[in-house]
Amino acid sequence: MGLALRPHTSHWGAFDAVVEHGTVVDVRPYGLDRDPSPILGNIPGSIRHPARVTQPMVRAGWLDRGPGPDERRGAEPFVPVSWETAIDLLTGELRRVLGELGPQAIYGGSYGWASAGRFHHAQSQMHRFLNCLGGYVRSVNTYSHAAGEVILPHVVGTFRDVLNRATAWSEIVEHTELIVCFGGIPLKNTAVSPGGISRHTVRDRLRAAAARGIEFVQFGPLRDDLPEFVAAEWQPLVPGTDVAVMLALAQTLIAEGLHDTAFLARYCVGFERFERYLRGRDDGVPKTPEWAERLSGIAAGEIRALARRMAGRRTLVTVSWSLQRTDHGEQAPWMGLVLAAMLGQIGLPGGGFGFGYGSMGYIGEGPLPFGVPTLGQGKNGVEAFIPVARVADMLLQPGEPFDYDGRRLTYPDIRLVYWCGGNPFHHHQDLARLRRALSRPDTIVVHDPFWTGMARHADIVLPATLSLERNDIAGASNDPCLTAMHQAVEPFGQARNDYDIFGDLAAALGIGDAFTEGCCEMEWLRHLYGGWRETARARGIDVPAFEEFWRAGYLELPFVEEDLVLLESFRADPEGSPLKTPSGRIEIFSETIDGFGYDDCPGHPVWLEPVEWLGSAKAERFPLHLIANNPKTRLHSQLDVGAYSQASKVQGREPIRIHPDDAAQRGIRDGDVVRVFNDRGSCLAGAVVSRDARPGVVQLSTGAWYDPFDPADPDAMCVHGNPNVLTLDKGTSKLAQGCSGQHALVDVARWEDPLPPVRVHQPPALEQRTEP
Ligand code: PGD
Repeated sequence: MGLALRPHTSHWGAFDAVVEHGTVVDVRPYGLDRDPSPILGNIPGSIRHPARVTQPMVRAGWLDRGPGPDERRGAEPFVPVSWETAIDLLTGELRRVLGELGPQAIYGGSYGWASAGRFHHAQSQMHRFLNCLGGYVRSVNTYSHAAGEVILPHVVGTFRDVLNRATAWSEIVEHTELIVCFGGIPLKNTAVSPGGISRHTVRDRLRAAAARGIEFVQFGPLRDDLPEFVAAEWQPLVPGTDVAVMLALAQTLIAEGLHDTAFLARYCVGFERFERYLRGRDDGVPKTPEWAERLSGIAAGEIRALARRMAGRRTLVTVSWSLQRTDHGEQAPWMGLVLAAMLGQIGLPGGGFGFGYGSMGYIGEGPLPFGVPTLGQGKNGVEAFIPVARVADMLLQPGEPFDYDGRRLTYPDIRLVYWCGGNPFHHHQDLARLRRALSRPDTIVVHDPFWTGMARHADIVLPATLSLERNDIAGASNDPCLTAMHQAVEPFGQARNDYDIFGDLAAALGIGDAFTEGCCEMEWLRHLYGGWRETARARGIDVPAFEEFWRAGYLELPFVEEDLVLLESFRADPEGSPLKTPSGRIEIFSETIDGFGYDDCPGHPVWLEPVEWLGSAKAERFPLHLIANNPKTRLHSQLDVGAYSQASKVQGREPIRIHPDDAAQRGIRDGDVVRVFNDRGSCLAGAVVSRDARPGVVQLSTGAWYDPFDPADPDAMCVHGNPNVLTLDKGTSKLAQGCSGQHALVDVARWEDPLPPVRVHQPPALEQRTEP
């Protein structure tokens, strides 16, 4: 049998899978992608990897003792069972929970990126299934940008437009003179975009910007958060102090009369209140560059000179998502917006404010004029919800009140947790606390292709297919290509599509027709594509029939909107195109937020000391600031077993970057294994000694699969290098309650003991039993 090419896509790039003898032997990037991501290299070796779940599994203790809270989750062996048994057990348990407690006892918030593909979208499938059963407790917002998602609608009237209608790179390259990046524009993050990314454009855009002579100033602790070729001026500030620097820039503008008073008067509200704060009228502390220097380590003279440069040029202020994934994360995007408003360039080509350039692939590329095919999820009959990153709080504190965006809510009492397409042992903070939280419910169900941390802490594990094992359609709002994702290989072991698993459960529970509507996979794809084609037609755009699309594999959609300028129409006509804020204008002071009375998010942007930073008392015990950012060699924790991810490891551990001075103080050499630790936990990692990290800062990316030395001990060291054993499980503030996992204080020591093996790439202990 010869080679076959199968069109396909992933969150990190479109490709043809090269199939030989029923195996994916290679992947070839999509021809129109000028800068394909090396993350594609993780795919071939992962599909048949021993870390895949071969068949349905049930935790031995759950089988023996039945549902109930259990601290042994994660430590007991699994019993392989047939699909029939698994479906029987799970339908029985769903009936029990629904009958005794109702759907409000089921948590289906199930955050996670899963695979690209609009039909086999794991979350949608699960939500549709649970909705057919009456609903579930849901989650709102994301781990990516919850603080931004919640604050920006209050102060600029929209979050989605700031993302999808960001000022286009084409406009930046043509008009911008100075880009001041808080958090950089790291190319590694632009490799990915949810739903698929057929071309990677940011490297070319940055090259064009550099070629035009655009000046870049980068505030951040990691030098390579902007590529070397843009020759940025690196300002390696103390992590967590960006808002202080922004305030000092703003203070300089008013002190020197450089702020645009006409813009502030016409387009903004509340500047006077904020100005009082900048001048220190109420707290006696003017937010001068000298004040910011003491916090950030950036010389006052540099800050002052930069403020003058910003006022004299077409300037774009960008804030990366990482800055708001921290304590008081709401402040950075809000203050970035306010600083841009003071420069008066919002709504002008190449000027103003941007949020998330470099946080994902398509920020700054225009959207399609209409949506992509999506699976309907039905209606959720349960009202209760949590902000997504509060999952451990919910499980540990049922019945307790909490604040969120001006509301006082109560954590529901969850008895059954259903997770599909995500991995909290990747994305959540303080994993020891998460393990304790996950001991509380009666039952945890997980669908995943792999033995992830979450699968290992479940009671019922159902093996899901990978996208290459099924047919699907992929498309995303800013991707000018719709992909026919052809099945390339047979499912691994007994893995099944989430859709088919839910279909069987639905049939057993008497809601089969409601869930499947009598359609198989290909019928659904035709149906979803057909609906999308109608929408396109209604807008006068003719797209081919399904058969032609499917045969061709890739459908180019050359109608993305171009030359967008964020808030251009508002600038042109603030009365005719007001913002969706209470005032219709940019809210420098928000009466609404002020009215919430939150001490950790007052009515205008402020500097608030983060719970952990190099200036806090805790730094005496843990003197290094950990940046737990998104990884370069994989998407989150996905395909960590793949070749590209594995090649980056140091003695099999996740690399941690450390400045030569900090390494020398601790006797650490490049390539050593080190122990990273604080009060919450510890992990091993492999030292990479580098001047690209500021002194006092270490960087350990997320995504190494959680591998506790002793699975029975929730406080056990992770031998592999998952930084979320170290991070703090605290909401950004009462406003957004977002994930603040980007930062933590730690210390690092050379590991002198024998090196424990990494076991997480093998299945957990299994206990074979004869089924009745
Ligand atoms: P992934 O590793 O993508 O992480 O967190 P997320 O949970 O999304 O997990 C996806 C899971 O889906 C994988 O286990 C994969 O095997 C599984 N999967 C893939 N395809 C399928 C399928 O078809 N069906 C099923 N059932 N499963 C499938 C990401 C989250 O982490 C995000 S978005 C961010 S931005 C956060 N960033 C940080 C951070 O900066 N710092 C820290 N400390 N922590 C973070 N966590 C957050």
